[in-house]
Amino acid sequence: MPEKYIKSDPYPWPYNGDLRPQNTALIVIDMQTDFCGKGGYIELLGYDISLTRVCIEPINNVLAAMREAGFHILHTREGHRPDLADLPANKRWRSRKFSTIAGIGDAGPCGRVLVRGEPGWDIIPELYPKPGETIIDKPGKGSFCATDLDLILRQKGIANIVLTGITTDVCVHTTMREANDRGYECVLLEDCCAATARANHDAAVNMVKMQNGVFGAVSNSRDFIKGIA
Ligand code: C5J
Repeated sequence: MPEKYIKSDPYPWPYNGDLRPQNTALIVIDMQTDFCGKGGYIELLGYDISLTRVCIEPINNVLAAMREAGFHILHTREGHRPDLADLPANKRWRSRKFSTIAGIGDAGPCGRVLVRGEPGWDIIPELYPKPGETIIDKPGKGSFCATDLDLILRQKGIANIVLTGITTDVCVHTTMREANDRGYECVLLEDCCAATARANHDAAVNMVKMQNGVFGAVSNSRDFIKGIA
């Protein structure tokens, strides 16, 4: 099999040139109304959701290209059980302290905030998973914590992970760090991620690239799509 690389920084990705639909997965992280929709959790915290919505179109472009080429596609959703048994008390306390309307578990404009099954918790219609794509429901920021993501990736034979979604500095970064420690070869597509503050996004992207790519590599939707063509 000839080697294949994506143009990325600080090294062409993946490190070994073994890039195939069979061993590579796209993970779209937490593109939920609660993080980028009107009346969702992030808006209740006082943030401008146009900052987290900028990545919708680039993600859609990558999704279309990877679906067409037959890559594995996974989506995640952050959220808690309706009885809140998996919601740490300090997470709830902090969310209530800084929200003027509703904290996690409370009733808000899009139903109970970050509670599974509520309208605000689900993935936005623009990026809704297609039948057959895996959805991982997670109670925390990292997608590996208290989920079956690692088991599923290993069953599928995944070596390479393409990271997209929101927010760059929180759930995307935590997932990238968890994946990297488990030996997955990761690339973050910078225009397919977004944060509640541009400076945090930029810092998170830079952190990936330090120490010769301490958590993997960084590319963008255009170079990625060109690279897999
Ligand atoms: C946050 C996330 N920011 N999906 N969650 O609380 O990044």
